[in-house]
Amino acid sequence: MQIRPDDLLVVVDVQNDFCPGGALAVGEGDAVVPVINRLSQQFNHMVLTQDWHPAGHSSFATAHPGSAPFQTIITPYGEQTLWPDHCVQGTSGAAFHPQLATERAELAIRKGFRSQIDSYSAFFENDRRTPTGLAGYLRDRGLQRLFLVGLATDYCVHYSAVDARRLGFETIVVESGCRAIDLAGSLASAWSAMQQAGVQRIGDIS
Ligand code: VGL
Ligand code: ZN
Repeated sequence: MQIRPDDLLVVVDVQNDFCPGGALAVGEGDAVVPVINRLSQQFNHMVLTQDWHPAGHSSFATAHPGSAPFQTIITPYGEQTLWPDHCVQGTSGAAFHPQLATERAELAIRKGFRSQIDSYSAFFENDRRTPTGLAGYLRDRGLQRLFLVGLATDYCVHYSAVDARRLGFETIVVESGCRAIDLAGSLASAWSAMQQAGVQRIGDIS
């Protein structure tokens, strides 16, 4: 696929807690770093997202006595998976991977910072309607075609990609730049939801 001057690379949650040794480590999560660093050289536009939770966030199992990580609960905005404490604001776990080349990023958007609601997507919180502001930014800047990479394929990349399509952006997920958590078939269902939504899936960009 040919990269155009106004294509955007969206780098989702490449943070220490999602990498080996982190609080919510994704298998081979750090393997995306060299791939993303290479891709970033090919794009004129790059945006980062950063999972950024206050301590005691409602998506943490520790906020729900008697529950355990990876369990699902019902919240006012729907089902929510509970996670180990991760990406707490200001901690090293919430920092970008130290080898991630962030210099070329024109915007870093933080999400999940309201204690009562989680936010997987770069565009909407988990009620699927409260905007993060990213869509307005992209429209103002005239950026229309998005290439998504990062962590995790089946959660934040998946939700971001489906929402991007819903908002009318051309959306491509680059598989070599993603890794998944894969809880109970979540990776397969994420790919089918993305395909249904009209997200394109490519292996890599050479
Ligand atoms: C993510 C679970 C919880 C992600 C963030 O970045 O995919 N997953 N918070
Ligand atoms: Zn999170």
